[in-house]
Order: sequence, then structure tokens, then C-alpha cells
Amino acid sequence: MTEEGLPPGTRAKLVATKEAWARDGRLLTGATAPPGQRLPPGQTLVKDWPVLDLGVQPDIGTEHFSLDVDGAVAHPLRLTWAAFLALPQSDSVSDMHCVTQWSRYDNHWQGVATAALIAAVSPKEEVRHVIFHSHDGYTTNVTLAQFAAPDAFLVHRWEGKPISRQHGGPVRVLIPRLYLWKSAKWVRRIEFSIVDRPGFWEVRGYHNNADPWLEERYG
Ligand SMILES: Nc1nc2c(c(=O)[nH]1)N[C@H]1C(S)=C(S)[C@@H](COP(=O)(O)O)O[C@H]1N2
Ligand SMILES: [Mo]
Repeated sequence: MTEEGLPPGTRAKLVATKEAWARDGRLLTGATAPPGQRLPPGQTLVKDWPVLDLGVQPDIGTEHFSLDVDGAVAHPLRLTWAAFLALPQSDSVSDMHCVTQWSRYDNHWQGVATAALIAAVSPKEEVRHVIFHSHDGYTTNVTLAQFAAPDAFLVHRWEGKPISRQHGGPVRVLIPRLYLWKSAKWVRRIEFSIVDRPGFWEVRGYHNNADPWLEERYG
């Protein structure tokens, strides 16, 4: 993969560096976390919340917010901000694990549980994958089972405050038990799919499954 095909404004050097890490297997410890260990292998705890993205941070005010939830579903949705807030809201506490080696414990989130979204659209029986599309051109893919995890949310508040633009506000995906690149910021479309479609980092050497406890960083 080259710099061609990058979304407009993307920091090509940063993308090239992270592609090289994948080729070189950087940060791999080869360790496997014992069952039940909270911190995945090779991770270091941080207290702040680092910002990582392609270098473009779209400014999506809630008045312009629109989220499509579609694909192979019985009831596709286009959600305004009011419609998004009208979905069942819940609280959650979870950890974050970034492939660049930091983890942050006990984040307090508010948002819509993915189970509520799945119930609203009714994916067809053959659906096995969910693809996220973001306003900065970023994409990433997860399995329907990963998306349906009880701690997976579309979040809009962190530690009691609206999620900032730099962290993907007003609404981002949060799938805490996968490396954080699977948690799309500035999400504009959630596509339920019968076939898999590897996303931005997945086609650049990052692992399709991204389980931190199996150290699925690259592959
Ligand atoms: N839309 C979008 N989502 C994205 C990214 C991105 O570049 N664009 N980067 C991913 C990566 S690589 C990481 S580690 C996390 C970082 O989220 P944070 O900046 O809130 O820590 O967002 C993920 N989601
Ligand atoms: Mo990342």
C-alpha cells in the first residue's frame, strides 16, 4: 500500500510509519496474557487520554449530526442528533487499549448500547460483519459478534462531559475489548454486511481481529 488512496488531508508520513511498524512487528512481546489478566501483554498504563488519528479532525456540530445505520438490515435508519438521543441511553465503565501500547483504565461512558442499535435495525440473518465509515474518510471493520459485545457502545459522553472533537465527538464507536483503532471516531455510517471489508489499517498490515490479549497487532 502506498500514499495513494489516502483520504484528503491525511498525514501520509504518519501512515507510512505505522505501516512500517506492522511490517517489522514492532512492539510485539510474544507473550500471552494469563486468563483474566486485566492489562493485555505489551501494554503500559497511562492516566491521560492520547489523541491518535489520520491528522484531520472533522468539526461535526450536533446540529449537523447525521448517522446512517444501514446495509443488510430490515429497517435502515438515518439518525439526527435528536433521534440518536431518543434511543435507549446507558452508562458503562471500561478500559481502552491502543495498539501503540497505551492502556487507560476505568473510563466512564454514556451512549447507546450496540444491542439497542441492532434491535432498532434488525440485521438480516446472514449478516456477520459491521463496517464503520467516518467523516475523515477512515473505515474499520469488526465482526457482528464483536459489535454486539455487552460493553460495545456508540458513545457521546466521557467522564460526564460531551466527547471532544479530537476524540471523535459528537459520537464515536467504542469496542473496549479490541485495540482502539477498531473504535471509529466521527462515525457517519454503520454498515451491516454479509461479507467482510477490511478497513483503513486492516489493509495496511494491521490485524483483522485485533484482540489485545492475543496481541493481534499485525497480520
Ligand atoms: N475516524 C477515525 N477514527 C479513528 C482513527 C482515525 O484516524 N479516524 N484512528 C483510530 C486509532 S488508530 C486509534 S488508536 C483511536 C484513537 O482514539 P483517540 O484519539 O480518542 O485516543 O481512534 C481510532 N479511530
Ligand atoms: Mo491507533
